[in-house]
Amino acid sequence: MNRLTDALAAKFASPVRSTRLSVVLGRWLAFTFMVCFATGLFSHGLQNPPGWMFFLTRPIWIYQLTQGVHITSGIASIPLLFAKLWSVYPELLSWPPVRSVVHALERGSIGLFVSASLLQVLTGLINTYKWYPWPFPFRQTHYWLAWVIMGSLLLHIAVKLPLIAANWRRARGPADTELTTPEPADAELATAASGPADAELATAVPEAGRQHRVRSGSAARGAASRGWSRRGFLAAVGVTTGAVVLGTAGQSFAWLSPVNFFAPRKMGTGPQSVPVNRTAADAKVGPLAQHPGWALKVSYRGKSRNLTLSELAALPQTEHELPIACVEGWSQTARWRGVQIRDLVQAMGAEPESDLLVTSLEPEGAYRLMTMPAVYTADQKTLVALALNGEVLDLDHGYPARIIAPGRPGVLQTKWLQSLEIL
Ligand SMILES: Nc1nc2c(c(=O)[nH]1)N[C@H]1C(S)=C(S)[C@@H](COP(=O)(O)O)O[C@H]1N2
Ligand SMILES: [Mo]
Repeated sequence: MNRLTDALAAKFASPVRSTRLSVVLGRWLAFTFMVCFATGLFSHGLQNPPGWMFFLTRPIWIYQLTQGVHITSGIASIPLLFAKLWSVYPELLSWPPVRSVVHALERGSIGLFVSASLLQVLTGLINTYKWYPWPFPFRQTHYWLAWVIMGSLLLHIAVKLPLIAANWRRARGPADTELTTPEPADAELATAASGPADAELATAVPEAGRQHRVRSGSAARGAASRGWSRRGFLAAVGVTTGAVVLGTAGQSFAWLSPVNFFAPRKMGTGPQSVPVNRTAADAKVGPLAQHPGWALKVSYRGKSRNLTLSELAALPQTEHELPIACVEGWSQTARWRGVQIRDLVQAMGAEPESDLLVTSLEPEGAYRLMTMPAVYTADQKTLVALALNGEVLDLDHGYPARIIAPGRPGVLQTKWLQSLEIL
């Protein structure tokens, strides 16, 4: 077994790999993961608020920003994760698999971290294509996996702390000397080292766990003569990550939309120049929404009123530029016109600072019911919208009336309203 793993290690060896490379990639990955985690928690909190949750209505694009950053940092993590895996995987072949308690912990945490992370970023990516080919509830799974990843990552960092500390900064001074007068063990590696960038490599090598790499002289020399260096590799990873980010972030940030090559949703497409997530046909809501007898039921403490479309249209109308920002990453700002929801609430004799239970005509589905915390109800920019970009709301955008509120996830911008209950 030992021989087999050594042979494999030698086969895949490359002089580009080093502890320093793993540390640099780990640092980038830790950054994108932390950003993704924080923005993800915010999004989850908005949709499933714990008691202490805070809600922000300004800037109006707050969720567009946090969710855009969430999706973008998640996507950036994919090339970084693969590069990081590539930088360490000969390690995974080392034998024996478990050497001590710490080693077992280390391996366990890495195994958990790698599998949870791959599952997380790949299902997340598939999700941005509005594709949910799995039987489990996506958001809850995504949320708990995030905690598993953070826990195993912390453990991994704790175990590797000495190596991380030793390789945090680029090696200088003695490393250069080592390179010019190589120790016998480092000879092959030194042959591979061809430029100043490789000086760091020489210092990284004496670490015990990595000695198999030193044995892979011929592979190393081959790669080196093809001109690979750690710096070149990092630059390639950086460029790939940057390209993926630039090519997708245009679905969230208008100024990048001209270079939106990868993201599934393009700005300005769809009826009334706004993308549609779920059509009226998908929601089986067409006949109900187009029924001439439609009226919005508003209720408070056992009293209720039914407002027909013409009654709603006769109330004072307000127009605001507000974004729809989908959890799946795309967003689009548009001009919405309708009745301030606080006016409807006050007309019922309730405080504008009231929680609301909003019901959609949609007969079934996760978005039929929505709770609106008081901050949004009281906000002057929260509308029961009747018009979009100067036209009567398209059926697919929620005709006859929908919710639009500043700073809320798209999933909570309920379409095809049926009733508002003041809580
Ligand atoms: N009733 C209802 N409202 C809904 C949805 C839905 O499926 N049913 N989808 C939500 C989602 S996920 C988003 S992103 C926005 C999209 O609004 P749009 O289709 O008008 O762009 O509507 C939200 N409102
Ligand atoms: Mo959405």
